[in-house]
Amino acid sequence: MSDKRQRARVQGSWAKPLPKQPRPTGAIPNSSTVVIPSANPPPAGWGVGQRMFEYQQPAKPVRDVPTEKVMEMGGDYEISHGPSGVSRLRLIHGFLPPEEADWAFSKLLAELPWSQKTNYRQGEAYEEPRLTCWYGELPYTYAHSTLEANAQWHPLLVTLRCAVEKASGHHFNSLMCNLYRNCKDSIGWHSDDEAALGTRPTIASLSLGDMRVFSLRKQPAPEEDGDYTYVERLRIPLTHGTLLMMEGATQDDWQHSVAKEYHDRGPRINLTFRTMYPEHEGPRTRARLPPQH
Ligand SMILES: O=C(O)CCC(=O)C(=O)O
Repeated sequence: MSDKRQRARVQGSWAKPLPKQPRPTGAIPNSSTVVIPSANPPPAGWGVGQRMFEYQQPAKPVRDVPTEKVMEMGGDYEISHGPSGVSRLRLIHGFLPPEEADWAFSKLLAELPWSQKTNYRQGEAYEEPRLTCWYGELPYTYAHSTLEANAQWHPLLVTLRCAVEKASGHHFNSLMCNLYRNCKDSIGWHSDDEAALGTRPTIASLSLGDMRVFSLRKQPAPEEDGDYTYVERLRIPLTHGTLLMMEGATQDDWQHSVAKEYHDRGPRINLTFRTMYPEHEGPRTRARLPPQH
C-alpha cells in the first residue's frame, strides 16, 4: 500500500465524529482547532495538571478509497464509459476444457523457447520477473528492449490462435507468451498501448496453469496528477483454460498487472494475442507514468 493510501486511512479513523463532551464553560476558541479538556482528571501523582486532546479539522475533505470489485462470473462487462469510449471485458471460463488445457499447458511449458528478457528503467538494466517468448512478423519493443520478430509459430499456438479468432471474431497476427514460474513472478502496472498495436486494440488473453489474480486500475483524471489512490479497481481470478478479452478503450483508460503473491503458486502460462501494424499512427499524446513491466 502506498504511503498516501495509508495516510488516507489514518486520516479516516481520526476524522470519526468525536463523542459528545460537556461544553466547557468560558470562552470557546474562535478557530477550527477545538481543545477538549479531559472529563476525568489524571490520578494524583502523575505530575500533569490536565491531559489535552487536540482535534484538528483536516485541511482537505477526506475521500473514500473505492472498494475493489471482484469479477468472478463469466460474461460481457462494460467497465467504464469515458471520452475515449467504452471499455469492455469479456470473460469466458472453460474456454479450453480441463483435459485440453492440461495437455496444452504441459506441451507449451516444455516446448516453447522461454527466456528472461532484460529491460531498462532510467538507464538501469533489470531482469523481468517472469519468462517470455514472442511470435509475430514484427519485433516488439517495450521497456527499452526488443523481442525480435519470430514467424516460426509453434503448431499448437497456431491451433489456439484459430480457436481464439473463431470465438472472438478478431484476427491476431502476434502473440506474447508469459511464464510465471511461481508466486514471485509478476508483471507490473501497464497498458498494452504501444502505437504499433493501433487505436483501441483488442487483446485476447488465454490463461493456463495455476490461478493468478489479474488486476485492473482506472487511469486517474488529469487533475489527479498521476495519483492512483482513489481510482476504481477490479480483480479477476484467471483460472486454467479461461479466456479474457479486453476491448474498446480498455488500454486507454485502464492499466493491468499480475502482482507477486505471498503464498505458493505453481507455474502459469499466459498467452496474449494481439494485432501489430507495421506503419503506426505516431506517438500518443497522453502523458503516462513510465511502464513497470
Ligand atoms: O499474465 C497476464 O494475465 C497478463 C499479461 C500481460 O499483461 C501482458 O502480456 O501484457
